Order: sequence, then structure tokens, then C-alpha cells
Amino acid sequence: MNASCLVLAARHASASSTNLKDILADLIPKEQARIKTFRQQHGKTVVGQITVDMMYGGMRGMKGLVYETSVLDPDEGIRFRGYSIPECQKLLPKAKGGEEPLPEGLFWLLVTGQIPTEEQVSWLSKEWAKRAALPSHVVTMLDNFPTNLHPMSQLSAAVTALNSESNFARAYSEGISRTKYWEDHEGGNVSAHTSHLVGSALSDPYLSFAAAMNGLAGPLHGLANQEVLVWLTQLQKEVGKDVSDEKLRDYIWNTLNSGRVVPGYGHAVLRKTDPRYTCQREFALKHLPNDPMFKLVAQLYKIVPNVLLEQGKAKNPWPNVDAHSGVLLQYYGMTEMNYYTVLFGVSRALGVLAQLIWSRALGFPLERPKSMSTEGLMKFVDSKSG
Ligand code: CMX
Repeated sequence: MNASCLVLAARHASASSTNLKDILADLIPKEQARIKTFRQQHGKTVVGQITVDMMYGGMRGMKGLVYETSVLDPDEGIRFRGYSIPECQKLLPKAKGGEEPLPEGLFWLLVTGQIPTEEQVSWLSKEWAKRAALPSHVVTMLDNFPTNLHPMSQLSAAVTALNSESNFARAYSEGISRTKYWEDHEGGNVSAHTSHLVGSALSDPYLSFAAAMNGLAGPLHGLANQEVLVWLTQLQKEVGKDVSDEKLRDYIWNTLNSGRVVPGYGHAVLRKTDPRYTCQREFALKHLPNDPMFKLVAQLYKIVPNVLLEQGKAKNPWPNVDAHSGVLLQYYGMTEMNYYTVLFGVSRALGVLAQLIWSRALGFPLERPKSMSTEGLMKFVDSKSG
């Protein structure tokens, strides 16, 4: 459902309610009916073509997934329920005296398609606070992990163990009706797709989210924000703090020539600077313009894209969100770099769990694409050309 439809559909419920569940109970049957009609009319419409390259190339560009909460445009970047990042910054409620939108407001928007009121955001804050306590077995488990276990592994293990508390798992074992799967809610890219896939097996939201976190923990995905800071710190150690553009170029080429990627640059879909990077850069320009690490990141922004273009491999030479987030975190005192991806994971929960509610509400079936062997694919291509 696009943002405007959802807004219209939600208007009635939202006018009188601050309860997210009541609003969803009103929205979901309308959306179910709308999609049913759409599928009856257009179910056999062909959406795209699948090429041999797509099958070997990580399924890039293959349209095979319905995801309601956000859409990523290669040039423009992400829109949440139709709203760009600057629009979200402008429209969503903020904390008293604050300038940035509250996460509760973004979650509300993702789930309902509607910009919430301050009262609705405050209702959701209280709901989340009520659920904040960890069961003692999870605390004990975390305390018993060795200190060198990466925080992302700790997060994933802790969320998995939280499924002892899952209302969904309990209700499912008691024979809950399919139409109610969305209610017990505790909630494309690797992490979002993983939670979607695992959730499609009706694994409860804790298990689905933990699986997503295992994907986010990879260096080509969410761990890149830690990798960026490690790379920047090493750079400063090796070439000093006030480094010339020429020396930076050499350092970047050394990274590439040693067979590594430049962390924080490139993207599987985006073909322009990530608007999340731009948003963080504007924040840094306002609040920490003289921070040496920010200055280095800004200097790299002028140099890395040209080097990547010169190398001629990366389809997108521009920075992604991970090129910037660590710099802000270190400025505000979070120097434990291996926790950066955990924070990314917490924010990702808002998106993937909002979608999980809708996946359940719309009754998406078990996800199971068809695979082929190289042998089978070659025979298929032969039969086509012969
Ligand atoms: N540095 C060096 N080489 C890069 C590169 C980078 N930043 N980005 C892409 N390339 C290379 C790829 O490794 C690939 O090389 P090979 O042909 O030798 O295999 C080639 O350019 C083509 O890759 P692509 O189609 O442009 O990019 P992919 O869709 O395959 O991969 C991504 C996308 C993000 C994994 C890749 O750009 C990368 O490794 N970036 C650095 C890690 C990073 O910042 N990840 C975070 C992404 C955002 C997020 O999900 O959090």
C-alpha cells in the first residue's frame, strides 16, 4: 500500500486512537482485500526477466519480493512509506528540545504509513519501556560469554534466547488462527531479507530478527561501520593526522592493491551518495565541523570516488551510510568500535519488524525460490538457442 492510501485508510482509526494495535486492526483487513483484488486482476502479469548473470550475480536487480515499508531507488536512495529522509526529519515528532526525529515515530510511520502525532509517539514510547526488562536467563547468558565474543554475536544469541518470551510462539503452539499471526508482534538487503525469509517459516519474531543480525554482522553489510573506523584509525596511525590528498590517494590504492575493499563505499543498489550519508554529513557539519576524524571523512569523500572510478570495478563509487556513522559515534564518546554494528542492528529492528507484521497480516507464504545447477542451466540455455 503506498503512503497516501495507508494515510487515508488509517485516518479514521488514528483520529481517535493512540493504540497502534487498534489502528492496525482497522488497516489490515482493508489492505488484505485490496491486495486480493489486485492479484485477481493482475496475478499473471509478468514483472521482469531473469538472466543467467542475475542467477550467478547475487540476484541483483531481480524483482522477486514484496516489501511494504521502504523502497530503495538507485539514484534517489531510500523512501520510508513514500517519505524521503529529509521529509521524515521535518515531519516526524521530536523529543522536547531535540532536532532529530524519534525512532518511535519512524516505527509508527513504517507500520501504518501515517505520520504519528506526539501523543501516539508517547504511547509507543511507554509500550516499549514496559517491555524493556530482560529475563534473568538472558542476563546470565550474556554475563557468561567471554569478553572477546563480538557484540554482534552476543546480540544475536541474546535475541535468540529471548524467544522463551515469544507470545507468537506460545500462541502458535496453542493453534492460533492464521488471520491473527500479525497480532502477537514483538515486532531486500541481507538483513531485511533474512528476517523476511526466516519469518516466512513462521519462526517467531525473535528468531527472525536474530537471523537478520547474523547477516548484518558481515563486513560487506553492517559490520562495515566498524570496518570504516578501524580503517580510518589505521590510516591515521600509518600516515599521520594531517594528511595530504596525495598520501590519501596512495593509502586508498594500497588498500585496493592488497585485495581489500574500501569500507563504507559502494552499494549493491544505490548509484549515488547514500542520502543517509548526506544526512549524517550535514549533522556533522553543524555539530562537529572541526572534529579531526570528521575532517578526514570529508577529505576522503573528495578522493575515494575518483580512485574507485579509476580502478573501474565498483558500480557505485559513492559512500554509503557506514562511511559516516562511526565518526559521529566516536565524537559522542562511544569509542568501543565493535559495538557500532549493534546500534545499527537496533535501528534495523524498526524496519524489519514493521515489515514482519505486514508479512504476517498479508499471509505471505513460505519463501522458496527455485534453484538450478550449472549443468541444468546450461542445458536450458542450449535448448533455447537450439
Ligand atoms: N572497494 C573496492 N572494491 C569495490 C568496492 C569498494 N568499496 N565496492 C565494490 N567493489 C568491487 C567489488 O568487490 C567487485 O569486485 P570483483 O568484480 O573483483 O568481485 C566489483 O567492484 C563490482 O562490485 P559491485 O557490483 O559494484 O558491488 P556489489 O553489489 O557486488 O557489492 C558492496 C556491494 C556493498 C558489498 C561493495 O560495494 C563493498 O564491498 N563495499 C565495501 C563494504 C561496505 O561498505 N559495505 C556496506 C554496504 C552498505 C550496507 O549494506 O550496510
